[in-house]
Amino acid sequence: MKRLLLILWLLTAAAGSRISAAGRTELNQGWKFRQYGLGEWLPAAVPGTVHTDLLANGQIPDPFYGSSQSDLQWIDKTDWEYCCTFDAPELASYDNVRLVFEGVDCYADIRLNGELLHRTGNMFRTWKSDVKGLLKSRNNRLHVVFHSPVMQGLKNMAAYGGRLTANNDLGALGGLGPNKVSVFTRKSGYQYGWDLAPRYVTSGLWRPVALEAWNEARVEDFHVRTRSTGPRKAQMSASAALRTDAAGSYRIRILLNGKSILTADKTLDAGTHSIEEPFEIPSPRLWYPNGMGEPYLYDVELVLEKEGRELDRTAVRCGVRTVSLRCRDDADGRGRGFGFEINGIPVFCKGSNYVPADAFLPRISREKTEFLVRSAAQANMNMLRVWGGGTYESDDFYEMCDRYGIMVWQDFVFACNMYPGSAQIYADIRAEAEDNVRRLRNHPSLVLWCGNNEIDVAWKPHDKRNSRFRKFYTEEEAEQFDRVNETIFRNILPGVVDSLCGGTVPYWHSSPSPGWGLDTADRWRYGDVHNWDVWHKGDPISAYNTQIARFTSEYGLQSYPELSSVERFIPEGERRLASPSMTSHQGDRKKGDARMLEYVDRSYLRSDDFARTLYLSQLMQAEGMKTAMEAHRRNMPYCMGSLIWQLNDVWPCASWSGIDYYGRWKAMHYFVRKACEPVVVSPYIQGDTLDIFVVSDLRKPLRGVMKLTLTDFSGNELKSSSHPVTVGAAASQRALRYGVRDYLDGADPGNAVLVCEFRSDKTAYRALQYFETMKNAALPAAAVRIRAEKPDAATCRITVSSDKLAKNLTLHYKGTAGIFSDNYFDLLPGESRSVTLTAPEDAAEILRHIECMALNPETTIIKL
Ligand code: BMA
Repeated sequence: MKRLLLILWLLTAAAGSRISAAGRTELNQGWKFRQYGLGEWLPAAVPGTVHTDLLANGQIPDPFYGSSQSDLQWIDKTDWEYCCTFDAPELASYDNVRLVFEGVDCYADIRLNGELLHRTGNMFRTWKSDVKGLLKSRNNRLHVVFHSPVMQGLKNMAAYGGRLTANNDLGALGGLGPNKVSVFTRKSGYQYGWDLAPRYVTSGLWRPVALEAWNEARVEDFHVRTRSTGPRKAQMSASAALRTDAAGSYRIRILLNGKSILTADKTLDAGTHSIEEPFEIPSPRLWYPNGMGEPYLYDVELVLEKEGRELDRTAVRCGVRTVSLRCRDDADGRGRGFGFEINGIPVFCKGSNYVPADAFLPRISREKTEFLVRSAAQANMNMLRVWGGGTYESDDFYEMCDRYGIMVWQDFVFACNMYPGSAQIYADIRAEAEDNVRRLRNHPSLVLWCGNNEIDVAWKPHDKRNSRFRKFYTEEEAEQFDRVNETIFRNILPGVVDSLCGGTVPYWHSSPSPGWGLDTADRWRYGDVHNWDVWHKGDPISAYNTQIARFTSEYGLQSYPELSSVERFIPEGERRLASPSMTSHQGDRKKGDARMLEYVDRSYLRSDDFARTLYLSQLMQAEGMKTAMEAHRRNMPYCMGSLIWQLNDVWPCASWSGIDYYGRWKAMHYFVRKACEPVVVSPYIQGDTLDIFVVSDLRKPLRGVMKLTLTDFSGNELKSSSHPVTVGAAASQRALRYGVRDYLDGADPGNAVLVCEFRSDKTAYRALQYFETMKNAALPAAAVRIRAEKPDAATCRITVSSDKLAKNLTLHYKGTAGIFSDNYFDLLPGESRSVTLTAPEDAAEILRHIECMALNPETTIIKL
């Protein structure tokens, strides 16, 4: 009855609030904000940030447009206040009422009806308080004062007594001169500026605010874990925290997909109790990563009863799976392996790094999150690494990863810098870790907790002379950091993961791993590696073929977004390289555009045309990422993982992403989709050797025939041959090897392409190999024919064909390339290819607006 009353109250008093579950309502409506103590109150969004509230009220220009970043740095040096008023007439009938702030960014004094509830200072923690005695039936006032995170950061720094290396922090842009305050506050590092992000240090209630009310008893937390799996049964364990108002006899029931599978009676005192119940799932359907099997999810519910009455019920959607990280010596004795096993089966991890999908976290919609995770799955990826300079992502993100079979490597939010330590800081970090590990531990997709991003590789605890950071500190300070790092990354964080996940999720202390306690001379031999020899050091793209690690968890090349995206954030007169606005959207301040163009020049003839320059940057990046992904896969099982830097963007900019801020796939994402297919034919040339590999992630061997055809760019066949090829289950096989000069046998390398086609089980897998960089190739004048048809009202099928080789043909519809089912592909002479586009317009209208570009210096477009 009381639950019913609460629901009625939710529907009336809090009209407009989202009712997420019985007994809980979100207090996200009716908020106002202003600069602290000044001016009029304006409407505010919760969840939200000051920046986005100012934007919504027309008080500031779009923070992403042009060069506005530098004009908006005052916001983070200002104090702000938020308030809302609400009625709660029915809550009087509840014995327990709790107010929950799921995320407060960051230094806030929170008051309810004048009473101070919290002084917060960590955006990653959840803040709860019992408010039964404070609530009135009408006119409750919530008031939150946000202190400037930057001014508080300066105070924290002064109290700490010194600066800390924080290389990415753009303190100077923020008006702080050499002072870098990011590491003195538990906030997402990228907000303070990074080479992929602007500097927008936010404040706000960035996650929901909710009231929870109940009588007698409540299920506070529910965790379902897989202890072991087998074909006949899975051994599971359900644990929960129960809160009871009175001593008595309670019953818990566990339901699996709606069917009761366990009942247990408990005699409990008043208070909080931990219970754990083992149970079995006969003939379990396991959760598998994308490409390996179905990511099956079970609904598991816990019902708490007393004397036949239901008191509370909670549900989780989880998967049956085991995960282990293999770090042992392997057969070739070359060092320590690094690879994941899911349900006892080794899995090659193909994927990317995930960065926050917006500089303003609360405006990332569930749709955008789903689009990004789905795009990863569509590109045949099976892993995303949530990078430690970002955040612990939203529940939406992990739900999508569960559903699409994307394994998540989750960094704790520490990156690239040294952090302060003290008893108080450690307690805060422990609470943050507990909140987040507890929130995320039911997700089968989460397969690794990692202590931090790039701290060990900079600090090098066991290779002090080569440390990039130690030289900034005295020996005494350095020893102190050794202790801080040891405490946070070797003690607190793994301790929390172990105690809350019960051994079901591995922990890795730092990515990359320079080898804690091991010789660091040869970094390719063990652990995970971030390969920035290409890009930051300037090595050629071909170096990816030989720089093979056990697991490369970062590597990348920058590109620009396509023109239609650039038009959305760069004012008209500035759409050229090195304009002030373009420069403010290039985060790699030291090398940036120059490095990108250097890589473009190595392969392509540069153009004065802006749109073509953007296109060339994307091709260069796409070829690079394809080269690396295939090289890593060819070296399976020595190498068992390849994660591109980076999947997505924080804001519209030049960056290493494969999908731009507006959701347009760059050439890279199309190329990577191919390079990550379950079976790839992978030819490559090193010196005078041409190797042709077949790599398969399938769990059965493949037998077939490899047909090689060498043709010139006009379609004249120069030679062909066929070869039987067998590749084992989940294996990489060198199928054929030739000397390049012998193979070409006098053919012009600048006018020849080798078509490698492997046919097996009625499926054809194809790859093309060129013999010259494109700037030296004799790309012909090509006549490209385009047709448009409407198979149904929403879709348009575009068919393209070419008389000669059309290299990296790209289609744009109303200026946009990244919305086709395929793009940036090579069309062989005489070949025709169909791609689809979602567009309601009729075929003639679509055809009229289609534009087409290719690498060939001359391309004639014929619309049919
Ligand atoms: C890696 C990341 C980020 C950075 C990226 C590109 O090291 O961990 O710190 O944004 O490189 O430079």
